[in-house]
Amino acid sequence: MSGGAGGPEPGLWSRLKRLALSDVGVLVRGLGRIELDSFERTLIEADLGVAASAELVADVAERARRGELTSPEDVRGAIEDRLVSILDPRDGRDPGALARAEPGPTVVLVVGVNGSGKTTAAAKLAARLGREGRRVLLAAADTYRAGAAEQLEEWAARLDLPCVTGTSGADPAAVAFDAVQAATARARDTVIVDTAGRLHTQDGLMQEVQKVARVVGRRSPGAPHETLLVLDGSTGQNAVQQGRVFAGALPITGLFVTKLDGTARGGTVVALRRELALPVRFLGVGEAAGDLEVFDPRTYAKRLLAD
Ligand SMILES: Nc1nc2c(ncn2[C@@H]2O[C@H](COP(=O)(O)OP(=O)(O)OP(=O)(O)O)[C@@H](O)[C@H]2O)c(=O)[nH]1
Ligand SMILES: [Mg+2]
Repeated sequence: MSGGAGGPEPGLWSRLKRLALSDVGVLVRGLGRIELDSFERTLIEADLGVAASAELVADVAERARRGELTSPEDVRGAIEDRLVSILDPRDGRDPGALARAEPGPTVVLVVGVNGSGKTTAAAKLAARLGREGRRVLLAAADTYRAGAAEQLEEWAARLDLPCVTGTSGADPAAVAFDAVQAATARARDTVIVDTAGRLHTQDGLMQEVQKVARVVGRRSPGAPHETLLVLDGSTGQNAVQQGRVFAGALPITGLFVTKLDGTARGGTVVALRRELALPVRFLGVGEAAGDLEVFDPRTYAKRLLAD
């Protein structure tokens, strides 16, 4: 649910405070049904999703009832703590550490619907891995959209990386296979495979990406070693729905949530983490190669509740 075009919106916390906590006496008496309902509505409108919003409200209500919350700051702290526990990856992995296959090459597959930011995410990951000393090769397995390979080649040139492409309409799985082979020949330890944008409703395209995954596995054992799902963070429940469909079709190892710059929103990340059994690994915060953040629950929760 987006916020409309009426200039900068107040942040989530100021909305919560204004709607639910305008009278601090409310906290002393305990939060009533009306305050809690408007609280919940505000969270849902900020894209946190019904499940996480209900969980947060129940937690705040309970802690208020026990007399633990006597100031708005206490309420903010309670919400922050609960957000952190919702956002926790719970897999014991460092979200920023990508798998490393021995012997390589390590294959990272980047998937998602059209326009979510896959190609940009592939470039950002390549830049980051390059800084970590990995020797990256890019693979343009999007042979579907005209100009897709050129877009990735431009990134490759900018980042000074090799890029394997196929002809337009070529089998994307063959391009990915060739790329893994080329990586071995050219002593590259990591292949990042950019795939075509697919509507999650288009079954044929979903099968195509499954084939890419299968075929790279024939060239490099265990590949793809990471399958990152790129979701547009400004799309709320649509992103959640895409996540469900992709997770049903592929062994997704993490989420790369994009377009979290520029708007006051970001609640989608909470809904995604609460409603999908997938860890959030990376955030896209702009269009440049350096505009990538490794996901950190505490930092994210604080930012969501910043003044
Ligand atoms: N502001 C902002 N823009 C982004 C971000 N990530 C990608 N974009 C922009 O979103 C648009 C689509 O990005 P692409 O990387 O081409 O998306 P894609 O998923 O590869 O698209 P298709 O190949 O058509 O499926 C481009 O204009 C990008 O510059 C981000 O984190 N923030
Ligand atoms: Mg693309």
